[in-house]
Amino acid sequence: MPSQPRSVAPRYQPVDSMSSPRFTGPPTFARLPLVDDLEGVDVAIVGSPFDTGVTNRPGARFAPNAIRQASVMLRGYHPFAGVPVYERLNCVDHGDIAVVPGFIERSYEAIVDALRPVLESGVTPVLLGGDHSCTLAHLRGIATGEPVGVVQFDAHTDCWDEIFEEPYNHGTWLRRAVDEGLVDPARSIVVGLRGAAFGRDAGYGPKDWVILEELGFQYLTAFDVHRDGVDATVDAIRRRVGVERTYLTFDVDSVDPAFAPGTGTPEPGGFTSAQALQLVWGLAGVEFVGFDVVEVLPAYDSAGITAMLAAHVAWSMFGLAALRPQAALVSDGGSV
Ligand SMILES: [Mn+2]
Repeated sequence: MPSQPRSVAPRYQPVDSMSSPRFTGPPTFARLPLVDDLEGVDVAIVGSPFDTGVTNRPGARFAPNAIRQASVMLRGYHPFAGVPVYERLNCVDHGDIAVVPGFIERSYEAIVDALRPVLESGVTPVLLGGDHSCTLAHLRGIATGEPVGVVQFDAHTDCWDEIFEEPYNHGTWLRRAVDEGLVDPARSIVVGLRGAAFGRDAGYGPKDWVILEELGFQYLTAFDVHRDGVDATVDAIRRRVGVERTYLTFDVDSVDPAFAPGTGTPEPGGFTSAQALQLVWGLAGVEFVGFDVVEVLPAYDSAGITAMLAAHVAWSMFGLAALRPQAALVSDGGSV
C-alpha cells in the first residue's frame, strides 16, 4: 500500500538519539518502536530467523537480532535516497516470526501465517532472514494470486531442482517459486553470480548458470558488474523489472567476503559494500511489494561488519519504500 500524504508527523518515530545514547535500551531496528498492532503502519521490520535450510554453515537464526544491534547507528534521513523516511512513512519493528527450527515446511507455514495480518494491514515487510530458503515463504505470503518480478542479489542461482534429494532449502527456493507461480521470470533478474553450481546435473562451470535462462530469468555475474560498473548494472535491472510489483531479495553472499564474511556460503569476487549499497539505491521508483536481507551469520562475522552492512541494506529498503511511484505521486517533495 503506498504511503499517503500526511498532515501530521507519522505516529511512530525512532528513539531520539540526541537525548538517549544509541547504545542504550533493548535494540530494535533503527531504534524504532517494537509494535504488535500494525494499524496505520507503512513498513515493518519482520525477523524471519529460520536457518536449517542451509547446505553449509548454519547460524542465520541469530541474524535479525545481530542486524538490530548493528542498526542503532542508522539515522532518520537517507542521504542518498534523499528522503526523510520517518516523515514520509510509519515504520516499526514488528519482532520475529516463531519459526520451528529444523522443520522447514512447518516454518514455511509459520512465516506465511505471520505475514498474512501484516499484508492485510497494508504493511510492506522488510524481512530479516534467516537463510535464503525463507524467501520462498516470503513470496508465498506476498505474491498471492499474482506473480511478482524479483530482483535477487546473490552469488548463487538458488535454482536447483533438489539438493540431497530434498526440494526445499536455500539452494532451491527460486525454482520452487517458479513452480508455484509466485515469480514472473520475464520480469526478474539475478545479479552477482560467481559461485559454482552444484547438484546432480551440475558441471561446476559457467554453464551451470544457464539453468536460470532455461527458467526464463536474466542474470549478471559479479564480474559483469565489475566490468560494466554499477550504473550500467542498475540500468539493466531497471530495464528488466520495469516499475511494477517487484520483490527485492538481498543475499549478503552477493557481497565479497572481505566486506561480508559472516555468511553461510562465501564466494570471493563479489560486490564491495559501496557497490552493494549503490545497486540497491539505484532501484528507487520501482513498486516494491516486499524486501528481505538473508544469510547473515553472526558467528562468522568479524567485527560485526556483515550485520552492519545488512542493517544499511535494510535501511535502504525503507528508502525504496518511501520512493515507490505511487508514494511519489502523493508526496510533498523529496526524491532522488
Ligand atoms: Mn541465496
